Amino acid sequence: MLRFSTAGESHGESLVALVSGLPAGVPVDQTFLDHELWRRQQGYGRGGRMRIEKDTAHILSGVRHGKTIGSPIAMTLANRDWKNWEEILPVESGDPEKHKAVASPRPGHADLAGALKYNFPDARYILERASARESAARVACGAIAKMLLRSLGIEVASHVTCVGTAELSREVTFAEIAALAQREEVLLACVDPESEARMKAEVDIALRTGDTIGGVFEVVVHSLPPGVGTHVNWDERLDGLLAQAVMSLQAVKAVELGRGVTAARTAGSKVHDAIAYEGTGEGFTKFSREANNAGGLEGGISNGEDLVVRGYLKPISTLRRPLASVSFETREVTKAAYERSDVCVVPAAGVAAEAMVALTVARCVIEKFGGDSLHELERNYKGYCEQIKSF
Ligand code: EPS
Repeated sequence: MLRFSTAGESHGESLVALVSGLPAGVPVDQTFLDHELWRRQQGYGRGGRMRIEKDTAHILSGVRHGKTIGSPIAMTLANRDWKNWEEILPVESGDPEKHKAVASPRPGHADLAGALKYNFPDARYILERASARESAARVACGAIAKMLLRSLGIEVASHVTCVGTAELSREVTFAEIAALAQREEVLLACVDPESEARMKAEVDIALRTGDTIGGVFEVVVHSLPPGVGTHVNWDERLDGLLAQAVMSLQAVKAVELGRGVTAARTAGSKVHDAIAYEGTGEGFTKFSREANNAGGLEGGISNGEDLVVRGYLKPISTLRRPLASVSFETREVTKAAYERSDVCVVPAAGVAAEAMVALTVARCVIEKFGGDSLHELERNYKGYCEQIKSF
């Protein structure tokens, strides 16, 4: 089974990523990996920290001569900011005078619930792990999953469909979304310049007023055959796995599959995607759909259409003009703590969500097609594709 985990704190020495369960023989492209990490660092509305960091993944194990060898892949991503925190957050007991307390919890952050739960006198250690810095390690794991999917012709991409109240105003193609990954300036990762200008204006207002802003990203998986995931057990359904994977990202408060939200307010005759048998032969089967409101998922199984997963991001909870809070020490009403932060991270969250979706789909692909080597997995995959083509 494909598994991954991460370790590391925002201002610790390094992030750590561990991926296991990949077949041997998957080509690993370090340039692609680092480009994915670069993409996550970009976006209009990012804060000062991203000018300090330059994320790269240092692969320690599981890859030899440019290919996976079947054993766990361990990676480290150095935090450049560590040099400013070595004395504040040492592994050893260090000098308590140098401790930098997060003295009043930020509404919306894990600060208060975490400090209560772990019995910490302030929220420093909670912030350190709850921080979205952790998502860099997920992106490193996700890049490896994407390399496996790419070997099978399956692609994963994301774009931003909304920032604050500014929404993407037109339909877009997968090719347009995929092309965003090659942009030199990510800006707001929106394919439509007019919509992107409106999104930028929303970020500018937040920047000016000491506020923060959320939005919506959409991840699309292209060329995934029907039959990945299953309806038979609740915890094997691909829709449920995707929802959990994306919901687990920092600041995500809702996940939508296909037109899930508007479907609840629309008649069934207008929601479900009528089936025809007139495909051009280019698809996985000759069955075709007039629309993709289901977002490529029916009954927890991929149906051959593009998989569409949307994540709704709340505004970052660290505000330059902080909300009311209470001092951990005195219990008196005060302002919530403020530390340098971002104003808008919707494009970055989209990249992190691509990683989570890629890891989830790769896990189900490996479960379905098995194989200890990519060669074996590809053979099983091709055999299945032939089977459904002649269904
Ligand atoms: C974050 C606070 C900021 C963000 C950070 C998430 O970091 P710092 O406190 O060092 O300025 O930049 O995100 C990242 C470091 C990242 O790599 O995405 C927080 O408190 O959640």
